[in-house]
Amino acid sequence: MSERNCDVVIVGAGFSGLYLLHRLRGLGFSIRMFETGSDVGGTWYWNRYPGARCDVESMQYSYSFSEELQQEWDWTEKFSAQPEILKYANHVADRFDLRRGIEFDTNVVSAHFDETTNHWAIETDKGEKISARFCIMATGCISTAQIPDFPGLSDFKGATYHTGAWPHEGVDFTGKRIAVIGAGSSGIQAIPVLAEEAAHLTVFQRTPNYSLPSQNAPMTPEYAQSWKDNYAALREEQRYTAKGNIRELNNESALAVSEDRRAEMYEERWQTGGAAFLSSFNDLLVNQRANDSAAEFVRDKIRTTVKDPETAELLAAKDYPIGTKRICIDSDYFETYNRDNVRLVDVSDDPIERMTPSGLVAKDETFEFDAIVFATGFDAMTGTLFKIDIQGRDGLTLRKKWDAGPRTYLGVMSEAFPNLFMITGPGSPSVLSNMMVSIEQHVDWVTDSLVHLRAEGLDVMEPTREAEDEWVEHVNVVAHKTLFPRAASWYMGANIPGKPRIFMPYIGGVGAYRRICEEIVADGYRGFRLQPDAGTSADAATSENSAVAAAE
Ligand code: FAD
Ligand code: N01
Repeated sequence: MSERNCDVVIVGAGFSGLYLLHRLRGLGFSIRMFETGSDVGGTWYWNRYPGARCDVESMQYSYSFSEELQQEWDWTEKFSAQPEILKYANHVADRFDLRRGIEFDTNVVSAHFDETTNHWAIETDKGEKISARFCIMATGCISTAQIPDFPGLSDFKGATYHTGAWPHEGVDFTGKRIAVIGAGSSGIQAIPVLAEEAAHLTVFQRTPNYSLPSQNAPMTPEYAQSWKDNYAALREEQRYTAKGNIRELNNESALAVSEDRRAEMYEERWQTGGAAFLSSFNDLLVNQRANDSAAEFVRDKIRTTVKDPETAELLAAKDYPIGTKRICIDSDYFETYNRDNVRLVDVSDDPIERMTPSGLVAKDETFEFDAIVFATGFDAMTGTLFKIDIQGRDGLTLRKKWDAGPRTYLGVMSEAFPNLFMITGPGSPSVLSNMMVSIEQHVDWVTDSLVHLRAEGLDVMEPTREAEDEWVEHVNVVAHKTLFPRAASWYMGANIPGKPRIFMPYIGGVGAYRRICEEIVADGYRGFRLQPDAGTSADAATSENSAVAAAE
């Protein structure tokens, strides 16, 4: 493999980037790696808001690539809090000596493909230009924090925070009047903790969310050991599940059982805690009537928890199926509305009008605050990539190519952008899964592809237009077999004004997706064009037959 400045540029030092660096370095590739932040951890470096926590069980939300690592690391809770996950990311970086390979406080601003050299020209905000054969975007799917363009936004004189860019030193809200705008996963985690501290908390909610109790608890040594004793087998099982989590799917239809049996099952899962509730029956996400039964169970729980009936009704989601916006997992969220210092303001029909120097105006009422917390989410899946000026063949920008929605083959590459890889990109299971499982699968797949190219004396890899079109169609067809497109979710791009409404992740399942990726490789990288540097279509090793044949 010819080498210019380096073989590979990796952008991002979250869990994707760290594992990429570890694997590629071990295989002898020369690497430059850049990270905007000052340290490792990605999501868990940026999202330090009070209450931030994982909603995948700790024993499952961790790397599987090193037996020593998984044996030596001890989690303290069933669902880990942000500081512990960040500590884990730091431990991984130190243990595998990764830090020295990462250039922190450095933003990659552009990546242009040079067709004359088949290299990527990458530029950082420090003005450095790097030429690399391959460029891997490990930039994260939920890494561009979004504050809506409220009129008068800059007028507010108090402190403002976004959950996804929380100050490292923490914030003391003691005695303060604060607002939280947004009631998604971040808001729902932060609100109970903020309410304990603040003098008064007002929550502005545009859409109520279904939320399930985490039933979090300290990790017991017995439970941890039961995983450690069987990690190899359990990890392998995880990789072929639907969502990358080992949790029991009850393979019955919610409509095929009696009302009593349904209620019993929902109650059991509610008490167990976490997202396992959505696996109570096998048709909750594909059948509206089945879904209604689960949604009504959750609404009833809210009605019995929240003392004020009017507030309870406002908190009870009704307009979209449960699970079709990212399910929230909480600790005492609904209970928080029974506190005297907490008020819910519903802005579903009447949006926040404007910010003022001392607060905001909504529903003809003037509110005064010392601080505003924006829990308003992210420009997910595409926003971070679009912040980089990515240009492929003929100067085509990624933004232009994805004008009507992301177009990828397997969520890992996009035609006209040779040798540019994405980790957990749109069109892969990604945000619908336990992301550690999806990250490891993508990193392994990409790394194996680079090794294959090197072994075969090939330099350029690019999906064919036909393979990509088929995959995009497949992703869309599978999504529309479910209830997911019925919700105005960030999965659909609905949280960002003007963003195309396309269901972005692949909902076919982590295991099914992995098999497709394996089959494509076994079939000589079906749907990819692999060629040597000076390759022409005549000497190219192409494989352009049906991309999704294996999926059907
Ligand atoms: P990230 O962790 O997002 O890292 C990407 C990194 O790339 C960032 O550090 C960013 O600064 C850097 N970067 C981006 N652009 C550039 C650039 N141009 N130049 C240089 N650097 C750049 N997933 C789950 O599976 N389970 C959970 O319970 C869960 N909880 C979550 C909770 C929160 C609050 C959030 C926001 C996400 C959660 N996720 C969860 C998803 C989470 O993002 C993934 O699990 C995982 O951490 C993603 O790792 P990553 O390395 O792919 O991306
Ligand atoms: O963001 P969100 P998030 N006026 O987009 C509201 C992961 N995560 O940061 O629903 C008023 O879900 C918006 O309202 P609406 C997880 O994947 C995981 O909470 O668009 N409100 C919504 O209520 C998650 O899904 C964990 O009508 C406005 C909120 O802001 C993803 O990250 C924890 C508004 C945004 O919710 C994002 O979660 C945290 C406006 N103009 C995050 N604009 C775990 O527990 C937006 N909103 C694992």
